[in-house]
Amino acid sequence: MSVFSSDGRRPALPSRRLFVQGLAAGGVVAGLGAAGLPARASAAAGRALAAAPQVLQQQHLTLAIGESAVNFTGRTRPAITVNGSLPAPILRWREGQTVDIHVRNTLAHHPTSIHWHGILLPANMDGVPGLSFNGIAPGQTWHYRFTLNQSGTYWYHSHSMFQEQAGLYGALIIDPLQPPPYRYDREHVVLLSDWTDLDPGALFRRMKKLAEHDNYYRRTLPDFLRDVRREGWSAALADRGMWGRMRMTPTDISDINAHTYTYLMNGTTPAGNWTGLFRPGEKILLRFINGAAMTYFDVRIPGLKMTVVAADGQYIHPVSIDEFRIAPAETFDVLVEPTGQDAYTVFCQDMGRTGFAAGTLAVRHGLQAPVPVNDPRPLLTMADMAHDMGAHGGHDHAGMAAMAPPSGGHAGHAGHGDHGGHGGHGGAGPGVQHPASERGNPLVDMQSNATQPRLDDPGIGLRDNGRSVLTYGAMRSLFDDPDGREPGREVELHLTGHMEKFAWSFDGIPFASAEPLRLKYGERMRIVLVNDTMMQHPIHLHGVWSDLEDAQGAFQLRKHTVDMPPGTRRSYRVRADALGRWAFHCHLLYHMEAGMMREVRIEE
Ligand SMILES: [Cu+2]
Repeated sequence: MSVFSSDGRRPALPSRRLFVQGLAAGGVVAGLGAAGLPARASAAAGRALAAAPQVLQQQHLTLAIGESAVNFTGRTRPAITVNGSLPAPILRWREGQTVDIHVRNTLAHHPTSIHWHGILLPANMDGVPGLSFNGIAPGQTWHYRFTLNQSGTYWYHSHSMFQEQAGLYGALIIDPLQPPPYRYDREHVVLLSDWTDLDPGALFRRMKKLAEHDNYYRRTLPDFLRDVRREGWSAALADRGMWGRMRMTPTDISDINAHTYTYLMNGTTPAGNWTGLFRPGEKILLRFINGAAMTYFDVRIPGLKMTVVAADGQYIHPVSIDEFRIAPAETFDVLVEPTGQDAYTVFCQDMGRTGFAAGTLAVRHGLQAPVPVNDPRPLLTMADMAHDMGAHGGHDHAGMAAMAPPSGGHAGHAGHGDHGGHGGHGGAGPGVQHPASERGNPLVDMQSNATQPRLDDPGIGLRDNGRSVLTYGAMRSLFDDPDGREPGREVELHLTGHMEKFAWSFDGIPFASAEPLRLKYGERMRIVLVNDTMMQHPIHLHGVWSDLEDAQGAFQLRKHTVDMPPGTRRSYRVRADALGRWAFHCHLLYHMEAGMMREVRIEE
């Protein structure tokens, strides 16, 4: 039963503050089913569970997926858990081990799955229903068995419907055989996520029906695109004040925010204050994992410099920063040396500046440092709309023209010379090609005609904020290109969508109607991604690494998830050394479900 009325209006909610900060004792409600446990007592038991995450280190283990009741906001809601825990237990293995995991589905009605995110393994162990296997039916057990040929910070989650949103995610740590290239005294996993009291399926239907639901500050972008379609670009561009009046904020481009979500750190609400202990002078390794379904977090620890030493589980040359943005599915390992204060706040505001996850590093439990307020919602710049103006020396109108509704199907105004989707205005880069499948496509509402890698851009809301912010450009793998060959061929894919329809795809073709992308076993190839949308998309390719290239096309950074802000064109190298059928998709859960996914088939 959906708690949403059919017209999409929001139901009576707990107070705004309670909703953002959550219950101090929020978490799994113990003794579910034994009706009549007072909510408070059971929630307190939930906190005890959350405070001491299960850590499973056996090579042979059983994970039971089932439904548990949780209460994060004052309402008891069903969640999908592993061994009764949200997040799922921390799995801790060692490089070189072969692990046997029996995953038992105790759900009454729904099939389930576990995908081991970022782990290289045989295709039938990858846990994607429809590609790797058929999923795990209710009452059944699936036996995963694979060898760990890597080390670092990873995570695991369901790949079935919306179960990841409902709680099925956990940390996966693989200790290296060789000692790491840095020293630390103590470590903590910091797993971030977004919780909703809504049924995730109902939330998806709401997005399809009313994509701008959470964005009631400004609802200008769809209007703007309609205007451009009706009047053409010249009319729009003639009006210099238009941009100022749009005053778009990142809230306009994050689909779901803290008006729907309560953000969690290690399964704990901000009010619950997850606490990681330290002794002054110790070096602490923080393993940040973004297990959220839809949320980008901007993370900082006021008073502490952070040194990033690994990205997506792979060592990088250390980078000292004050703040980093973490996309869904990414992981960053960060060293800190807290000293001089008894408590520090780990503050993780959402990209739209509507809420936050937070916890504390402290010398003992019960301490808290001041919690910052969210940064002001920044305005989007024209650069965010597709074009780095400075790089081309163009005037600002040109940048505007860089983002355009695709031609075809809509009458263009006289003087609007943007036929065929190629930028006809000053700022459009030469040779911009869009796939023919985007043209006149009712599922594509815009195109970018002047995209750049923009690897050194901290991103929307993080530029010139007085803090030093991590960028992709600042990260470099600690090793050379592990393959070494130049790519033998190149495949370009455009990230496409229609905001009002909440339709998402590659090249305008949703997963259901797309042909697999075929890779030849053993080949080294280049994937070029072009973001034709206004949204940011973290793109994850299963089975093989995504070796991000710098702006000159040289190997730079080994990743499993490549973030694609609006206006970007980024490339990475792939070694097709894993036979089989693999998923390739946006890691925003609802974008994937809406169609931003492809099958990649690696065959002889
Ligand atoms: Cu996406």
